[in-house]
Formats: sequence, C-alpha cells, structure tokens
Amino acid sequence: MIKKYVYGNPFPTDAVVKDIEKAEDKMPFFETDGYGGFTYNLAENDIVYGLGEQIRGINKRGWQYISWNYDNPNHHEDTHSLYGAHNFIIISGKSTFGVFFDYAGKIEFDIGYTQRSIMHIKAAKNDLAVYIITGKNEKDIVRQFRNIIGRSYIPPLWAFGYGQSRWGYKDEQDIRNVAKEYKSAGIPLDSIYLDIDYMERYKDFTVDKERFPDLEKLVQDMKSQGIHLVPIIDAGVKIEEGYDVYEEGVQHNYFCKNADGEDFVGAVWPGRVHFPDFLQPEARKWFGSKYSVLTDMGIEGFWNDMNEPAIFYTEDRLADTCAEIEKLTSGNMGINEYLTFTGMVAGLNGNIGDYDKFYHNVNGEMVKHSEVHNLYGMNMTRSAFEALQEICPEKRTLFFSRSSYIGAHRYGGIWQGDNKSWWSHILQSMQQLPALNMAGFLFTGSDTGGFGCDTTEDLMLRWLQYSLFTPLFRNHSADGTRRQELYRFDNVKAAAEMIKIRYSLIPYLYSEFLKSAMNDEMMFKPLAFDFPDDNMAKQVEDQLLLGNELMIAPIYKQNAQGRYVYLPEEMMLARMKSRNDYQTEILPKGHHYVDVSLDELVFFIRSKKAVPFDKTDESTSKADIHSLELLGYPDSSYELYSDNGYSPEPEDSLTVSTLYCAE
Ligand code: MIG
Repeated sequence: MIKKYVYGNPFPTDAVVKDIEKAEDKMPFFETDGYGGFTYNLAENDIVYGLGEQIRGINKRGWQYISWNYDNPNHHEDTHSLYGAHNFIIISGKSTFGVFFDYAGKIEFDIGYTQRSIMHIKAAKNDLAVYIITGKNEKDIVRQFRNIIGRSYIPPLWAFGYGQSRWGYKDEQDIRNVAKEYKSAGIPLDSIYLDIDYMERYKDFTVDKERFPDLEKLVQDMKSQGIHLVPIIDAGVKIEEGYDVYEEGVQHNYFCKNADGEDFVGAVWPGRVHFPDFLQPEARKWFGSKYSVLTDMGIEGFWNDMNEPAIFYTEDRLADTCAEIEKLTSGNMGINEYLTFTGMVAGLNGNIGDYDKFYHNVNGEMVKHSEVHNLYGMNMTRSAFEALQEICPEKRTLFFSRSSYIGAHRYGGIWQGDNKSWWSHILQSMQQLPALNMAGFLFTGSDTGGFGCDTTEDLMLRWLQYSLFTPLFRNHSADGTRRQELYRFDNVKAAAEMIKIRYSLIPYLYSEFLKSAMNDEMMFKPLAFDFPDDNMAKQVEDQLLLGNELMIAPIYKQNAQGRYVYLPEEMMLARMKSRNDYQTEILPKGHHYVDVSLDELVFFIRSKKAVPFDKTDESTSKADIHSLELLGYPDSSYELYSDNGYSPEPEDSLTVSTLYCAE
C-alpha cells in the first residue's frame, strides 16, 4: 500500500507518474516537525537500504548523506553527495517499510550518524511529498514503488556489449587505432566512446573538422566492424557569436537567467557558457532536436555529462575572488591570509552559493535553481530521450547520464561517475547497484579499471571480473592517467577471455534486464532480499544476487588469491579461465574460502537453477539464441526473455522460451 503525504507546496518533480491521492491522516512511523524534518527511531538491528548512488555500504546506517547532485571526482568514504539524488529508502527490521522523499532541492539523511538510533531526514524547505510504502517484504515494496515511478529505460541490445572509452582520444586516428588494436588482440568490442575532444572547442553538436574530417564515414566504417561510436554531450553551451545553439538559446530565452533577467554565465570546459533551462518544455524540445546533428551521421547513442550542472566558476565569484586575492597578497602574506587564499581558490569549483544565483522559468515564474537543483540532469536526459523518440521512432537510442533524480530512470541509464583506480571503488560500485535498482536505475555500471589515478593490470582484471556482470560495461579513464585499453597489458589473454565470457552471458544478462524492467524488479539484490530469515545474509556487503539465478562475489583486494564467500543456500560454483574451459562444483550452504587466481572468474549458480550461456558469441550484432547452452544444475530450466534488441517497446518483439538443462 502506498500513501502520499504532502507538506507545503512541493515543486512537481515528475518522479511519480501514477496519480496517488493525498492522505489526510497523520503520517505513520515518523515524527514531523513542520520544518521539513522527519524523525524515525531505529531499532538496534534495523537495516536501512537505498539512496541509490550514494557512498558507503548496502546498509546505509551510520553516516549522513546529502542529496545535492554534485561533481565529485575525488569521492571516498567521507563524502556526502554524489552525482544523483535518489531519495528512496527501505527500513527493514522491527518495522519494514519504504519511504520516498520527493523533493527537488537539498535534503539530508542522517541515518544514525548524530545519534546511532535516530534517523533524521531534513529537507531544506517544508515543501515536499512523502510516500510511505508498506508491503509483504522488501521486494514487494520495491515493486510497488517502481510501479508508481514508471518503467525503467531499456537500451538497445548492443549497449550490453563491451565498450572502450578514454578522455584523451584526440582524433579519428586514435579511434581507428583502438578498433584495430582490439581486433588484433582478438578482444570483442561493441562501442568506442567519444569524449569532449571530438567537438569543436567543446561546443555541443559540433564536430572538429580538423581532427574528425569525416565523422559520418568514421561512424560507417566502425559500424561495418560492429562498433558503435558514442559521443558525449555536455550541459553548458559555449558563448560564441555565430554558434547556432548559443544564438538560438539566447533568442528564445532557453537559457537559465540571473536575478537581473540576463542569461546566467558559468564556466566549464568550453569556457564561458549558458545553461539550457531544461525545466522549460520548449527548451527541452529545442535542445533535444539538436541531437539529430549526430544521429544524421549514423550515431545511435550518447552520454550526457556535467549535468549536475557542474560549474568550474562563475564570473562574479571569480571577480570577487581575484579582488580579494589582490588584497591578501598585497602585504606580507601571513599564514591566515595564505589559508584564506587557497580556500577561496579551491572554493570556486562547484560552489554551493552559485546555485542560488540562477533561475528557471517555470510557466512564467522564476524559480531559484537551488530549490530544484536535483532535477537538472534528469531533464537534460529527458530532453534527449523525448526528442529521439521523434527523430528515430523506430528504434531505441542509447543514453546514459551522469546526474539524475528518480524519474530519470525512464529516459536513460546512468554511469556511476568519476571513480578512481582504487580497489575500494570496485566494492563501492557493487554496493551502489542494489540501491540504484530500487530507484529504477537498471542500466548502470562503473568506469571499469577506474577513471582517475593509474590502474594496474591486476586491478583491471579484477574489475573486469566484476563489471562483466553489469549492464553498462565500459572501460573509461581520465586524460593523463595510465593508459588502460586491454591490449596494453601483458596478460591480454586473460582480459580477452573475460570479455568473451561477458558475451557468453549477454543472453542471460539481457533476459534478466528485460524481466527486471518489465516486472518492476531488481536485477541486483542484497542477499537478504531473497533470504529474509537468514541473519548472516543480512550482513553480507560484498556479494550480490544477480537476477534469479546467480550470485556474484567479486575480488576487490589487491594480491588476494581468493576470498571468503557466504552461501545462503547450496550453490554451484562455476570457475572459468575461458568460456570453453570451466569447472563446476556444488558447495553446501555456509562459509567458504574460495581460491580465485587472477585469470579466473568465479561465480555461483543458485540451487536447482541454470543460466543460458553462449560459447561462441563475440558481438551483440550476431547473437544467436540457437547456440545457447544451459549452465547449471542438471534437470533445471530457465525462462529466457529475448526481443529484437531495438524496438522501443519490448512487448512488440518479445519471446519467452523455456530452455532445459540437458543431462
Ligand atoms: O570535468 O569529459 O565524468 O567521464 O571523461 C571532467 C571529460 C569532465 C567528467 C566525466 C568523465 C569525462 C570528463 N568529464
């Protein structure tokens, strides 16, 4: 059952798409203070799940989280905000229920941080809707919630292939080289990503003619090798006379305004920019229509970046800072002046005060950005998704975004933002998955190998052994870091085998993805969601159930030769060096130490189950369900969902077939 409680005058977020009548009774579970504060007393063993893309564990207890979409490439345990705002949690324990705080501005979740047994949620203003969801269990609560927020985005099948990306590919030759090297190393590849350098001076919807003289031909050449090019689109629009996007935006008032009604100026990669006012339906339509510049060249997928929006600096703050610095440096600089000076410079990027300085035009009313901040990225992807439904109505387009709010899951996927080549970020990504699925985000994954910092071969192999299970499977890294295309490592053979295993698993991953999207289920679940009476399962933070058949337990520690795994039931361990060379072994319920060498993938098939496995597939364009075998328990069966991989509605081409395990 879902009940909606309304406080004040909430800004419509469009997160919820079903009509739910406002409840008039007193909200259960929470004490409310009338100022946007909600308090719940946690019992000693209550678990709090959710918050989507937030840092820390699957169980969110013991930290404070702030939903304020934020570009933080240096995030770690101490961070409070990341790129997305996903204000849905489930409290599981003494009472089990779900709660969604539908609020477009800043909202804080103190989950047993200030006081261990108290959860306090505080919205910046008392203008929000709160949904309380009760049900049979956690999965039932998730299903009900997902039902009211609308079906999750389903990407084209090719988006399940392996992708190579790097910030730093400068020209056509770089791209052709990546394709060539992957081919000669015998590693399948379905996509190459174009980062900001394909653009002319970082201007959206332009192509640098010197570095990419004929993008259309490049797109075609790549496609003939089964490779899709996926360009990036940034939120900020460069201020430059003669640039159509800039001029049209100014002319039609499609950009965010400052308090004086002028187009607001920030600075990001292109230098000085305006930010499209994605809250205006007309502006969304206009910006979205621009994607046709690239789809006309044969492009079928995009990633949307910098849409928190990230702001390196604003002109006024820069001017103030410079003036202040002049004063600070004029005399003999003492230590206090020095600290003020460094603080001011560091404080330019992503300064929270800057988000008070611009406005959206919402039906003629100027709404301060900070009050609706968390909706910006969502509406950028919405703009693209809705426009592409008109531009290419016959097929799905790949989209994923960096910033998001619940509701954005209907328009595209998200990647988990700028991580680092740190072992802890494998675990961090895993822990985000179930919470993201709760919030509707199914198409997601991390920058495999790590974005910032220098990767190592062993980190890459272990990361592949985790990421090969995630729907979005992309190797991405930052300019200036160690190169990490798979063909650069000594043990390219092991990496190649991992990628091939991914292709063998795509029929399963895609099938479970479709089931999750169509039935409002989670593709990745904490163990306790399927084993609610198992107290040990509740404590497992580094293993996940994948679909209804698998459990994954990746290695995320350097130099580990294996790891401890908890099996909540008897399971079949599958151990693979390659898809043609594997062993299986049945292990009883309980704790096990499992050896896993660096070139080996280990995963678990749940009791009496099996998964489809394709030993030959090397590209999503050639997937053939007739070559599927079942891997798992004898006499088991699997219900396979498949479709043509591109129709906007999966129902239009869905086949459900039951596969039986031979012996
Ligand atoms: O300020 O486009 O998260 O994936 O490579 C950095 C360059 C801007 C941030 C994205 C990252 C991308 C990078 N971008």
